Amino acid sequence: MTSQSVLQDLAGLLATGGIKVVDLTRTLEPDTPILQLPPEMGWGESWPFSMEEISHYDDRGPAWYWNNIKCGEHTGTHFDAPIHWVTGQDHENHATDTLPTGNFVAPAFVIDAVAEAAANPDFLMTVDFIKAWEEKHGQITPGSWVLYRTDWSKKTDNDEYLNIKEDGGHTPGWDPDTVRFLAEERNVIGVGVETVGTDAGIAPTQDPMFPCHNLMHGANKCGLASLCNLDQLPPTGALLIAPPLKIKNGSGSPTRVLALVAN
Ligand code: 23J
Ligand code: MN
Repeated sequence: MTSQSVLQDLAGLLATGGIKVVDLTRTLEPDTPILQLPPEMGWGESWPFSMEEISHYDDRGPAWYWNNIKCGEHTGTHFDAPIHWVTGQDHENHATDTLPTGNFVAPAFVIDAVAEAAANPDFLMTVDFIKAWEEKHGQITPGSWVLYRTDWSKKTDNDEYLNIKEDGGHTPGWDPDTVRFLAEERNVIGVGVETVGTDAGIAPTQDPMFPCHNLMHGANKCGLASLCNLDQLPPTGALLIAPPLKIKNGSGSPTRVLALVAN
């Protein structure tokens, strides 16, 4: 079995439907929910997605339709590069244009915490939870993405999706030790989530604050946020394709995230 024949087999299976391509991406539109940080902190804000028509087969351009678009790097389904966080600033090749391209095509391990997230919007995944998952499905292999399935992306109402109360956001995330475990003991490429950011809603109050960002990017790992359709993936065996836009020194970008899945 040569590499060449594996690629040929893959192309054949894609053509016949033996392998399907699952879209893990939300549609990018003005209504796409964006992260809201506590307003009292005076931190900066990210632009929502907007689009302005340049021409539409009309007197502004008789044969062509196109738009100008505008948004923050961290809008909709998007990629977080290690340079995004202060802890990741000293790594090499840590921005969207310089990350190793191998990070963009890698196996996905999908951990189901749907019941836990439904019972408790502040659910924080623990190391024990991951170890129990590994007992059933096998150990997470180095150089993989870990995807955190909560079915949170099924919340089509933005207020329910962001779930912001008087005391801040309430969406599932990680216990800091779990992030350390995935970065250090499992050497993942990064983690992907269905919520608006890779950290829990209560992350501003965790120690360290925003532990997934702090520890993952500190370990030169990446993130994916606002994923959907994780319910269409098997626990193991999917191949994730998630290349960010090649923005010079970019901290992240909206990304079309796909998964190859055996049919
Ligand atoms: C900046 C500050 C805090 C957070 C974030 C960005 C994100 O979630 C993000 O999109 O990277 S939590
Ligand atoms: Mn982000």
